[in-house]
Amino acid sequence: MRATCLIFFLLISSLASHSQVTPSVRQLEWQKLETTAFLHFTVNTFTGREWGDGTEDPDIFNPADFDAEKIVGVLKDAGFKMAIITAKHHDGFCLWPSKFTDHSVKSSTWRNGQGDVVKDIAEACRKFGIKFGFYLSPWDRHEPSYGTNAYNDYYKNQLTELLTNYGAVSEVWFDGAKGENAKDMQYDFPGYWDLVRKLQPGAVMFSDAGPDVRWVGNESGNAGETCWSTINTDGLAPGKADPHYLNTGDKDGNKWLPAETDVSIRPGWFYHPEEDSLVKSGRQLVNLYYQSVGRNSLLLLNIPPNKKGLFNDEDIRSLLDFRKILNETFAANLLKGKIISSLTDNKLASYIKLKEQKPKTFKLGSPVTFNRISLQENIAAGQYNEKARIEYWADNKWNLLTEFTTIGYKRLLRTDRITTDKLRLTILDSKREVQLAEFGLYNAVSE
Ligand code: FUL
Repeated sequence: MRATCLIFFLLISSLASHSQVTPSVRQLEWQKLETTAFLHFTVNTFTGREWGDGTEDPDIFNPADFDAEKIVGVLKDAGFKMAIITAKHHDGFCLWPSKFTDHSVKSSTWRNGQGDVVKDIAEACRKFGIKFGFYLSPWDRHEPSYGTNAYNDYYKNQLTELLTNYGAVSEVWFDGAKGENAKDMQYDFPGYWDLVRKLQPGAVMFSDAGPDVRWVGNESGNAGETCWSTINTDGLAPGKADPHYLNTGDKDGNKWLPAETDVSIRPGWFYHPEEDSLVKSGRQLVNLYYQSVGRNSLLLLNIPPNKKGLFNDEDIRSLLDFRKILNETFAANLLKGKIISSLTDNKLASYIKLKEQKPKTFKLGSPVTFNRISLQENIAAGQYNEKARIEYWADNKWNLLTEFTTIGYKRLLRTDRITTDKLRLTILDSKREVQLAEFGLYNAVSE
């Protein structure tokens, strides 16, 4: 009898540990955005620093030509689907006229203290049809209540202002950074998160580990070649995960927390004129796209406005080149009309099922030349592929083209340029049957 109970217990716990971990609707919608933009803008833009210390005079914030429509218009042209503004960075200066402090745009002579950067950006996003999000630094080097419990109320008051006065918010960014000498302080993350859920239920929340989106673990634009959207948060403090897993995720993770890849177009997060010659080129940005979106992550690219309150020309050129290269490469899936249509219809919900060690051959009817492969799993049902192989038919035999690990929402593979009329895909290892939703081949002319 005891033995029967034990077997039953083991069976139930093994079923529980293999239960499906799947995204919420908001996480799924977020992942499909693929490329989003960060706007780092504050007093640092004028002092040349990366981290302000909170003693800055609000008057130095004077972006005389600030034009949110010009900024967001460029983002729209460059294919970005959301803009996230640093409403408040670590220096505590607020880009909106918060009722809870004077350390904000209302104390600047800029627009006679009547300006509101957050409002202008939110409105421009609505006008151009892209989503809007904000970053509100928990670490605040200006606010005197920082370090006491009262700061949690201050922070929640500011969150409430931003969540109620600026229309729909699609992402809230909770930065985990805190200087070594910062005052000790316990942030009320559960309280902050409840507020966001209550006031903007559609918004995803980023912190090092969730509740909706996790950090990719570096600022160089590099998601793990193996990148699971699942990670383990059991027994850890809110927003915490084992740092070892941030980059790759954890195959056996208990929580769906996809990785967001935040990286700057420049060496710093804020605009510094001496970095104008160091702006990443369109090609370098395309490489970042392959290393993030192409590895089951999302690219959050930072483009900092300059002192005038506009993007610099170098940055605009790179952004437009970036999108031009991507548009040229991914204009048309060369497999369209050649294989089962459910794999080329751009719908995750239509898929084929692939079992481990059961090769699937695709006869293309006529030769196709390509050097890029795109694969997508129907992640609404979870992420399952662990390892797979693609071979191509040439010289009367199967030849290995590539082997790779996770797919998830999207896996992009850069290969040698190949011409073939037959391909074979074999799932070598998987957690469960793989639901392959999309299969694409492309021929990139630029790298
Ligand atoms: C970090 C911050 O310290 C940087 O200034 C920047 O905002 C980056 C996105 O996050 O933690």
